[in-house]
Amino acid sequence: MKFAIDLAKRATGQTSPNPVVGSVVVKNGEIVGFGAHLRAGEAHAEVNAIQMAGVDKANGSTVYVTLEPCSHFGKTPPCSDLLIQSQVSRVVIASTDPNPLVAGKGIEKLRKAGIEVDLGVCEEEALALNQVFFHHIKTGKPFVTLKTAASLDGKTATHTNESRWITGPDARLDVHQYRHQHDAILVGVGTVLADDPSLDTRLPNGGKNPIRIILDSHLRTPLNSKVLTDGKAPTWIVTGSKPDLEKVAALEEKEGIKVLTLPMEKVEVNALLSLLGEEGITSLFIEGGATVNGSFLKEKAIQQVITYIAPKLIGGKGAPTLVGGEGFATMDEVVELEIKEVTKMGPDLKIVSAPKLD
Ligand code: AOF
Ligand code: ZN
Repeated sequence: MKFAIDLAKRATGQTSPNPVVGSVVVKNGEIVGFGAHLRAGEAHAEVNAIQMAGVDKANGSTVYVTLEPCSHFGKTPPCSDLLIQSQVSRVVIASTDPNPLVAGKGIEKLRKAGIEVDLGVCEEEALALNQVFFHHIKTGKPFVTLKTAASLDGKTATHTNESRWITGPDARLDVHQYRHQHDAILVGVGTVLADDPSLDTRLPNGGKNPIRIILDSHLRTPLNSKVLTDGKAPTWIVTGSKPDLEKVAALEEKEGIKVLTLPMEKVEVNALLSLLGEEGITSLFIEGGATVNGSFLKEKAIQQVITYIAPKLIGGKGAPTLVGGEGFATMDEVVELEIKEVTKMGPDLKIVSAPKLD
């Protein structure tokens, strides 16, 4: 199962909106096949693994799979049917599939066919592996990761707004791995006006660019900004209920640009997340700016926090900090995090944390 989890992990970020899944076929104590789900619309993990094993070796084998085999006709036929036809003896499953189309029906089918099914092997790792898929399928909203980088005193720029660079090249490269793995990246229009960023993925071996989402209640994104002109990825401008229709037309004339209108004057985080979830965005990477970060914090709409800390002291009352907005008034209300991982990255520190579950 650890090998199956490892196979699945390697496909992180490339299977959206599907989960990552790995599978290993064992016969008489030998590995005879293995595979992963590589891309939505393509073969599921079990199909690849069984195909490698072939008919003879699959017969009577034990199949390890990180997610409950599916029971439905989606873009591909049900994996549970394939396992039954292949006459495997036993299926070992790490986590069940919360997709309402599956949700236990895969396991039921296998058991009814007389196949021995064992559940919950390496379950914790398997749940962590697909936290994005599970969150999206259960809530209909994207899994939100808040990324920030600051000095040791929590500043994101000097009081004259200089911010290049606070963290070193290793930390900055790490950020691009996250961009590659996310469906979409989000910033506020303030960041576009200040920095004209391209928000693409720059990794030594290439990478997938996330869809760029700009929160822009008053359509202030300049028509010549990089996110509207460089064609590197689609850009979605999210605006409020009373947009300037001429501006909307000018934006939508451009290739790859879409304007999403929310039914309230100023963009609200929860309405935004529901809309993005419906549009098929399963994971959202926020590289926001203090105001945007503050509005996601206020709504407690963050599932993971990635913080890079540079060993520098910037100081200054007027220098911007990681999270702005209103903030919370009392310690009862603050978001408490659990630290999951601390890594030294070049001269900097990377901290991965997540809100504590009540
Ligand atoms: C499996 N093995 O490797 C994966 C599964 O549209 P489809 O046919 O690709 O079905 C997608 C759904 O199948 C997805 O939402 C999830 O419930 C399940 N994914 N199941 O048995 C796999 N990727
Ligand atoms: Zn399947």
